[in-house]
Amino acid sequence: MRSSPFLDFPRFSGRLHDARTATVLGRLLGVAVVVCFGTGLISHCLQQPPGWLTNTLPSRPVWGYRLTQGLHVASGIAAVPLLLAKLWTVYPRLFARPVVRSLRHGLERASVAVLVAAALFQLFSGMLNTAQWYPWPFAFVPVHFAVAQLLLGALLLHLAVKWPQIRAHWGRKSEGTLTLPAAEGPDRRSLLTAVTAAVGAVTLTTVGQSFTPLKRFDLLAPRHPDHGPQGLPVNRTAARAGVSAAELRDWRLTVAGPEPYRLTLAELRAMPQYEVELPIACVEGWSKSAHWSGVRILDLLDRAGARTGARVRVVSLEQHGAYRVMEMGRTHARDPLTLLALCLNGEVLSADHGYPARIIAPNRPGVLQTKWVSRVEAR
Ligand SMILES: Nc1nc2c(c(=O)[nH]1)N[C@H]1C(S)=C(S)[C@@H](COP(=O)(O)O)O[C@H]1N2
Ligand SMILES: [Mo]
Repeated sequence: MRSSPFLDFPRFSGRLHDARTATVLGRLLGVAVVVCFGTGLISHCLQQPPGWLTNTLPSRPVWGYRLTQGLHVASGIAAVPLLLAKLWTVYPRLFARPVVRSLRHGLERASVAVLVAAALFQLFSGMLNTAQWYPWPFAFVPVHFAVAQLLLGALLLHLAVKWPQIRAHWGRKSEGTLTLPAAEGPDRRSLLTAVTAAVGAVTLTTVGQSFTPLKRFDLLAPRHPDHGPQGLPVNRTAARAGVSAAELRDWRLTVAGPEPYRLTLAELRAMPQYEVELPIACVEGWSKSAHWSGVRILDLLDRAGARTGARVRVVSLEQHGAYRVMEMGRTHARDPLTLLALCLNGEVLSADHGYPARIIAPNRPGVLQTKWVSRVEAR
């Protein structure tokens, strides 16, 4: 970096700030962004499906959401060192003068500003969400979804504008826009090795939160899959949800439909019990498989005389909270693995896991695995 004697800003000439380095890092970052965007879209569709999709969302593979959401959070975390490296590589352009050369150039710079702001916001807000920390006045989910679309638009524009440079510097033959002899200055390979090592380190120390074979390396993720009552993490405890022993004393399950009925816990236990092995896959990225047993939702619906095409609405005892009411389409409601679970890992559900009864269904976000269920409605 040298200062021009006439102008008051620095000039950059090293190969770590050249177009070839920007292209190589951009490619890696692009892979992370595409995986993150695609899996985020899947998560959005499973959580808030458009009406026409509700009844056709697949309930298989049972580990589908665990995989896609694990990838969503892992690719977002991996994107952090990649984005920082990419920004560092291109930041000398901040000093380009004149600030705006033409209308086209001005629009191009504005789109890069939007792209950078959206990318930083997505990674920052997503990371804070994994820690369940919301130091902002807006709702996370709709804003994260809206900014993702802004990011995609700005990214496509950026790729279109930079296409000539990307093409020119894609292959190994590109020497970049080197102004120094190759031997001078730090070498691109060292930078890429360092960035790869950083990506590997943040991935290895967090991915065990959902990919349990690596759970002993899970040092940095907010959750450890083994920490929690009955061997399973808890997001919202019964105390925080305001579900008290007094409320549970007279608990009955109400099943609404053409032939509605109510059941005590003893009556539920007297119905045929089924056992399933299914994960809780939290949108925040942690996931853990567990052994559940209880009554099939399809049996409860049949007994209420529900049509086979019926959707289901499930209501929790919890008085407030975003996950008090949950809707389920036909595929999940009729899936024999979808249970109103009474037991977890061979024990009666603990209060924090939703005693006396909770939903456990295959291939669904954790937020929809409603705890403290009091009402099941066929619609
Ligand atoms: N009624 C109710 N059910 C709920 C929640 C809640 O806040 N209220 N949290 C959900 C979330 S975000 C997850 S990840 C799972 C976690 O289940 P667990 O605490 O038994 O592991 O429960 C879900 N069920
Ligand atoms: Mo969750």
